[in-house]
Amino acid sequence: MTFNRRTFLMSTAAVLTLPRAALASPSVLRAEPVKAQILPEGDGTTDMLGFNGSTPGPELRVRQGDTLAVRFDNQTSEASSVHWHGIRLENSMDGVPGLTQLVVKPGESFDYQFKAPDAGTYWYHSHNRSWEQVAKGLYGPLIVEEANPPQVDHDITVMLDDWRIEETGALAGGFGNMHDFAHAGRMGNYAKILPSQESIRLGDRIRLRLINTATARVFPIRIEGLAAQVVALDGMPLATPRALEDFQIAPAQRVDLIGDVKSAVDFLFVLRDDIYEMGSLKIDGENPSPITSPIKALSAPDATRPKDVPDHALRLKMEGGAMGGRHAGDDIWALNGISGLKDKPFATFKRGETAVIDLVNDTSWPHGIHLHGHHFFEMNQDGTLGDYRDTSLVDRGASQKIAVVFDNPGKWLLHCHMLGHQASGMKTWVEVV
Ligand SMILES: [Cu+2]
Repeated sequence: MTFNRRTFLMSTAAVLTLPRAALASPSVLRAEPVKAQILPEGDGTTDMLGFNGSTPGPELRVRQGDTLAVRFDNQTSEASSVHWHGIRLENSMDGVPGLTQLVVKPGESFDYQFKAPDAGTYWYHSHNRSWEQVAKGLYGPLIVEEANPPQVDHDITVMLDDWRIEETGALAGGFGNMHDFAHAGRMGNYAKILPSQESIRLGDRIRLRLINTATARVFPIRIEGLAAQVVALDGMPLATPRALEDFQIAPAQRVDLIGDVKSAVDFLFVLRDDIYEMGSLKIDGENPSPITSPIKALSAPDATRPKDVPDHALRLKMEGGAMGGRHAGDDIWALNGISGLKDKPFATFKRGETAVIDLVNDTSWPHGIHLHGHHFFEMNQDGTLGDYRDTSLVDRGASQKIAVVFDNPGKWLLHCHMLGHQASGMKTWVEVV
């Protein structure tokens, strides 16, 4: 199924809203089968997987520096685990079966407990057969609040997703389809936003926390109706906010915006020759006393500056896929010629060492490379440090150098977050000792 006018259903009907937890997060995350209204109200419901009765799962909120303690209770019929995407946590809590923990079997549970060191927008999701379990809905937002949050009228989480769905509402089968894996991944035929709140007032100042939860799709996004600044990427504040323009958000990436509402806030999916409405925040009334202070940078992240001369200069070459000469099951994709996790890591670092890794995309598809347990600087062409992120989108034929201070001990996955690519070989791991 391809993404085109015929199969892409418009989403102008009511948008689904996320359940929102109070600051005290639930102490149990129960994975279980759920029914969701993915298609517009009145159309069929969808059998999915979720947490605590819904997909997306509840929004977890903690204050920066606080400890999140959650019992993951697996009430699905599939083995699973939970990964806390982007959180610089201790290795044993990272949620990667086979690397940091045993898989959590049906009916079993696992206690996750970790400190949330960085304020920002994060998310949690299944990390077992994630190409299927995330597509079925096993994810939710994880918000770490600043000690002194910026002044806004509303703090709204907006997840962006797509689904491959039948007109009845049933999820299309064919998870693990090798053709999808060798190409862009499982692309949906229906896409929309999942905001935590549906309406806003004219003149409100809002913070939007965008999270791309799709398993494969890079969304090209235009937001209308908001005079906004980009204040953070992948949870980490920008030193200087940037005026909002059209942007791309790759799977697992986050973008935080603060802006003033000028009209209904529309989320548009911009293709070369067409524009699709992914949903909007509607106007309900007017703010009698709008906030007029300038939008300022959030508090700077706690980022150790990489050494000017790195301890390691490495190259990680993405290979394979359709038109890349590899088509065999788990080995469709490779990093430096190796598919999947081997006993030996891609590299071993002493705690505190700096590595510059050149991510070279020698394939016909874009890839969003995610490093667990750390953030890294995307390096600019002139060698200066760019954005501080946990997932870097590298276009086909392009390369991106990242500078990483490996200061978190343990075994950390390094993989493509197009989850079908990860499943079919595009993953490796590093060790920090
Ligand atoms: Cu990929």
